[in-house]
Amino acid sequence: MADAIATLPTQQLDPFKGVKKVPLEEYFTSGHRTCQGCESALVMKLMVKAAGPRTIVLGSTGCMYVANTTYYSTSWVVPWMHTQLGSSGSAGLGTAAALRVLMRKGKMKEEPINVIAFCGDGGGADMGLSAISAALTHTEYNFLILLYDNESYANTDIQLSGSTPWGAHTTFSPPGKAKRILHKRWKKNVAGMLAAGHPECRYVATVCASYAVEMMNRVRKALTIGGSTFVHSLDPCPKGWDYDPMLSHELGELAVNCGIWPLYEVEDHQLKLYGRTKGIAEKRSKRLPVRDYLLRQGRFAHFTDDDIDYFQSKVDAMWEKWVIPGVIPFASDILQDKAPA
Ligand SMILES: Cc1ncc(C[n+]2csc(CCOP(=O)(O)OP(=O)(O)O)c2C)c(N)n1
Ligand code: SF4
Ligand SMILES: [Mg+2]
Repeated sequence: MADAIATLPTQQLDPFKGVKKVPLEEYFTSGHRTCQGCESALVMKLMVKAAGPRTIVLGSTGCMYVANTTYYSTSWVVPWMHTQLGSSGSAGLGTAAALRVLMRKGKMKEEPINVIAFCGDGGGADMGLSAISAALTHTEYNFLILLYDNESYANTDIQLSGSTPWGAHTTFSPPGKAKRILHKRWKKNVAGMLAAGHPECRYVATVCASYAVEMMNRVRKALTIGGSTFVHSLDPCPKGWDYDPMLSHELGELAVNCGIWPLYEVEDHQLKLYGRTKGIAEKRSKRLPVRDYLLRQGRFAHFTDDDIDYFQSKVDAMWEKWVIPGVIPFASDILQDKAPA
């Protein structure tokens, strides 16, 4: 029975060997209404540029739905469909399964078609996590789930999500005189959780669009390897993070270079750090202090030196105490840290 539903062939998308090899064609074009400097819009553009024209994109509710499809207009050049908040996993799996049936019945030409279902952190790290988890166990279908993580429920005015960093000012966690820090939970480790929890899944990666070619090549690899795959992108958001829009690119670089956002891929159960993260791990580059990253953003403007030190200690623990730095936090002593009151 397993053979009867063997995975269909995928498109073979070789990595772009440098920025000059990236095609000029756009499949996510002008006319959208995202904020100036929105990194998630760049992620959409690069994601579908990497995938190419024979691609179907599905998107759950959030900024990348609302701002990109307004009153019968859209920036998407490829077929695109909205899906409910929390259902990118089921939409990706269902679309891949439907394509297979249509091809088997001869109602469509048989050809590899990329299916990408994207979601925000609210839709993916919180509400839709169970659907993504279920979808990642269906490795006989080819689809990629891309989580664009702007660290809040941005579209509904920056509410706190499971991806929001410790201490950040959101509309659900405003700093006040009685309590300076309202949000005291650490950001979920979604890519590590999904890689560790879905042993059949052949590809999970973290990316950041500040490293655009590397990011596109991870999307291409996920689509080429096939089965159900997952990519998690950290996306600076000028509105939610409260900074000058021209700093988006720099903030993405800083998140990686401060060690807050490690870049890695788990390919056929082999973990590889890549890019600047690999350089830091191999001690070829210095890990920058988190202060450089935090103080550029209004959402951390209320932080005292103690708060910054606490944040730094958590990131240090991630690098020095986790069983696999930045990926698997199974060391027992990291639970004994002391957060500032
Ligand atoms: C089931 C459901 N609950 C609530 C909403 C309202 N809603 C629309 S977009 C959104 C925020 C989604 O956040 P995220 O997935 O992080 O995407 P972002 O807006 O940050 O791009 C919410 C709560 C909805 N559309 N559907
Ligand atoms: S709120 Fe953030 S994610 Fe949403 S459109 Fe604006 S910059 Fe982009
Ligand atoms: Mg979000």
